Amino acid sequence: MTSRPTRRLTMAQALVEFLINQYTERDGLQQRLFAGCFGIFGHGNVAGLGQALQQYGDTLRYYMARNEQGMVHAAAGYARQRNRLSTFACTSSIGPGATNMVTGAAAATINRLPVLLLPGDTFASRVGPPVLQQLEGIGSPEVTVNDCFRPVSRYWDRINRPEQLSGSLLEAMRVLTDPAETGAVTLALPQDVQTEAFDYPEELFARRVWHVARPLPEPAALARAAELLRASRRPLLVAGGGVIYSEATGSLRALVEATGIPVAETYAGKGSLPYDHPSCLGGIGVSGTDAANELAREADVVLGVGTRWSDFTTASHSVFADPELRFVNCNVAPVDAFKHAGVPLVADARAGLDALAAALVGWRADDAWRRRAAERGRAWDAAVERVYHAGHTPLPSQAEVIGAVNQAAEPRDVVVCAAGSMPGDLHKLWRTRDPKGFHVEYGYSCMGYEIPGALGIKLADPDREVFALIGDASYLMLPQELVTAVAERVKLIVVLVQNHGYASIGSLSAATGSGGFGTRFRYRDERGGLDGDVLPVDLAANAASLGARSLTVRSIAELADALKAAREGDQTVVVQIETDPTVPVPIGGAWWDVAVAEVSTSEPVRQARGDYQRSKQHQRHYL
Ligand SMILES: Cc1ncc(C[n+]2csc(CCOP(=O)(O)OP(=O)(O)O)c2C)c(N)n1
Ligand SMILES: [Mg+2]
Repeated sequence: MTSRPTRRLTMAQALVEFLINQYTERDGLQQRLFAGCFGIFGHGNVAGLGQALQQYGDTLRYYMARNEQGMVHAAAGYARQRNRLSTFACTSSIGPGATNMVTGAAAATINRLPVLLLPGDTFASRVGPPVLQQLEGIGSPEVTVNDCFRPVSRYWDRINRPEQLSGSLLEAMRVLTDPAETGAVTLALPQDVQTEAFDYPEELFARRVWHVARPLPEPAALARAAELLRASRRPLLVAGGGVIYSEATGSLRALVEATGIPVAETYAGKGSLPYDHPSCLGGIGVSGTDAANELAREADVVLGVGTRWSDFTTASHSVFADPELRFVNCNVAPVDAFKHAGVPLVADARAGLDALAAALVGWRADDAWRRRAAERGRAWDAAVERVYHAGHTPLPSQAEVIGAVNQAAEPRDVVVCAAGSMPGDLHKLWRTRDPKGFHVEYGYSCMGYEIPGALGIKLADPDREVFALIGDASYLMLPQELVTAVAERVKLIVVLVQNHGYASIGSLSAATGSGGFGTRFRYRDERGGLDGDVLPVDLAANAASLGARSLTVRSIAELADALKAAREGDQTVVVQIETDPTVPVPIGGAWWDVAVAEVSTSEPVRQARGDYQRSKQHQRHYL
């Protein structure tokens, strides 16, 4: 028997060399699975992975980040822009560097985006504990802070011996590249093991291609779905992120044009059709358009494609009102395909849409239903036009800011957002003209995603301008990756909407009877109240201090000029504009289930509870 060739490498070196050689393939196109590695070094990774990343610096580019949560968001933003076929690894030290990544991991997993997390971990040898930043006294030396990643990772392992690496890496890659399972994958790396040498089999480092499948629907399931749709008079298609990730927008359009089914969009699915397509109703649900929500109320069969049916999409299970309503769910993930007691069509979105188009040949949705969808879509766009140009004084509305950014953006440019009042307004009002033009992280709606997410998008797609729309509070949480953007010469255009606080939660607090308590950024007044004078905070100055070009504009006209200049320049720019948070978007929307106190000393809370109970009666359980 001949012995297999081996190479003596440290565990960290073997890991990096392996990552360099991983590729994905779909539809005949191959790309590297890892575009690079983000990191922040500390004693838990500097001498292990840090050494390896330096050694392999020519083949796996290292990007120094400024905040570990931010770098995971950047990796997720990159992965989403690349339709999950390519991503980044993220390395952190042990302790706080590691746990800073937990929020990013949750955001990636909930949004079904692949990211590989490599937190350093405490000594596997257990000689000399406690080391700096080690958790102790919780009943088992086996548990470290990195166990926090378990519930937010789709695959988790701790590499306690160098020879454990190979098997774990193969499983990690399988999960990352499986569209039904993907999310954060965490390999915790004890700092001593990272540096230990081992004779790794040479074949571990061979070029390896992970074929990203397009599973076909089972014929019997397809027949059941087609039968239901053919019997429908008022069908509605709800397009989710799966349509975009699977590059199924052409197939969706073909199905819709052949059958006349109107289309409503989730946050991740917005852009499935261009906003002015006659079948496009825009966003659905809590932050949906009148057009989509009106048709949803009457729909008799709802075909969900690539959606996980979040409560925002379904208006907390209240937007679909036909008592006989049935769902058909085309989804690559069985967990989503089986939701709402739907007819499951477990399949890749593109394969499923193509199969449905073939199975529905000759059938068309009711003519009047189709015409109504087109009319309601046009009426909605006229309403958008009005709010884009409402001319509020002395301060503009947020909707006018959206209008100015939409007009400054070319069709292929990308808008990024994640939390606050902006995502809902964008869902309603943004005119999307390209499938990759709308990037709102609303699975986790994580404040702070905007700037690092934009960095990841721009790295993934440098030919597009990336506009990050960000609230003042979201900016305060995670502006640090502006420094990384400046250092990497990655150009972002950030529009910072200053409304002095958590305006979205202020509205929610008011709607639930608490009047905006604890949501305004103000001095504490003399009597201890929270609503004193506005603070002397200047976030444009903060952005400038981080190396961005920055300015404050006072009107929509000035904003338009600043955006034009930013587009033409090659530097990262932050444009701050103050808006009036009391101007609501006067159109669209639906109920959202936010529980209100059942007993209270406050009359507004008691009233809000009454409203809540009345709305709750319309909530449905699809069984
Ligand atoms: C990390 C995180 N913490 C808290 C929340 C809850 N939350 C959602 S929106 C919001 C306020 C956001 O304020 P800002 O970014 O200024 O946007 P605005 O609501 O003013 O439009 C808060 C606190 C969240 N989504 N993410
Ligand atoms: Mg705000």
